[in-house]
Amino acid sequence: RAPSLSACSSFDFGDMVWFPRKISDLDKAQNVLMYGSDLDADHPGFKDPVYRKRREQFSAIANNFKHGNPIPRVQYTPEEVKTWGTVLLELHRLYVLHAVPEYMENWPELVKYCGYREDNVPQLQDVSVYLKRKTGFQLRPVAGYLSPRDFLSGLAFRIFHCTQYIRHSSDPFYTPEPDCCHELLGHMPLLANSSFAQFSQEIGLASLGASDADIEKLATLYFFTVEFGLCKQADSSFKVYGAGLLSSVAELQHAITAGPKIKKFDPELTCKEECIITSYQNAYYYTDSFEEAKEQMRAFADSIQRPFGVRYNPYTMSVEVLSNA
Ligand code: TIH
Ligand code: FE2
Repeated sequence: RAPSLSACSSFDFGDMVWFPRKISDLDKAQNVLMYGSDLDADHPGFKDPVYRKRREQFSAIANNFKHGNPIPRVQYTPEEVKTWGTVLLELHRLYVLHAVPEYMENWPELVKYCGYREDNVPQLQDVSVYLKRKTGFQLRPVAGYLSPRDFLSGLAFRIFHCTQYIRHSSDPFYTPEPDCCHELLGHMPLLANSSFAQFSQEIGLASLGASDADIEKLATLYFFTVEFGLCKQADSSFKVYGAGLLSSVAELQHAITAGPKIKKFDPELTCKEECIITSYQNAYYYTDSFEEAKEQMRAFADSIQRPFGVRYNPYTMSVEVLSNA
């Protein structure tokens, strides 16, 4: 029988919502919510037929992907490479001043092993191979915004869902949806950090089989830490680790001068904040360190009621479900 069931004998599995138990089950957890290849009307690419056509190619790659496949390489157009280069150059100037030191640590390896250069868009496959060796994380291409439940469930298996298309060239410094500039510049450097990788997986494990209300809370906490979080430094200044800030020149500049909008992270309160996807956040949250964010998140995850526990088995890349009864 399936190894994922072996730790449990008396629990009634009929009560449980479906969730992925083994890494290949993620092939069945791919609900794309918005954008995808049918862009929303407020997207800068909405009125551009060439951009929309191009996006269909990326959707096809994501929709055909199965766990274990290599991620197909993409030949980016000169316009796409130019957008990437513009974003990279401008952001790198800001990173030196405003990114947390953990973010900068792995940058030289991304240059060396993954081709992070102004004239080259890194390939997801190369980044995935690098991360797997570094922290066990792997990438999976996705066509657009994934449902929070499916996105978080990937993290439980150290799978990070990654867009592969590039933002529309009309606004390189802010885009309302995640694109590969956001993934590659915002997320990848920290997924190469073992403490951060652990933090990400723990949120993922907490999400498996959780109620819709709890998923919403976890997704909100993920949003205000992993996507928009800051860390207070010894000199009381703020440094940024949130990927949504580290991939947007415009919002990064906005956030570091946001003054009283930067509040202390407190899971019980922060989980009620509204996540804004198509414009700047109303508030940003900081902790004194990553470790603090991790401890607070762990305590919050422990407070979530589930009639079972989960344990990740890295040897089989599967989740063991443990009865609480
Ligand atoms: N707004 C970000 C950017 O311009 O890079 C992308 C996103 C992050 C989170 C949601 S959309
Ligand atoms: Fe993101």
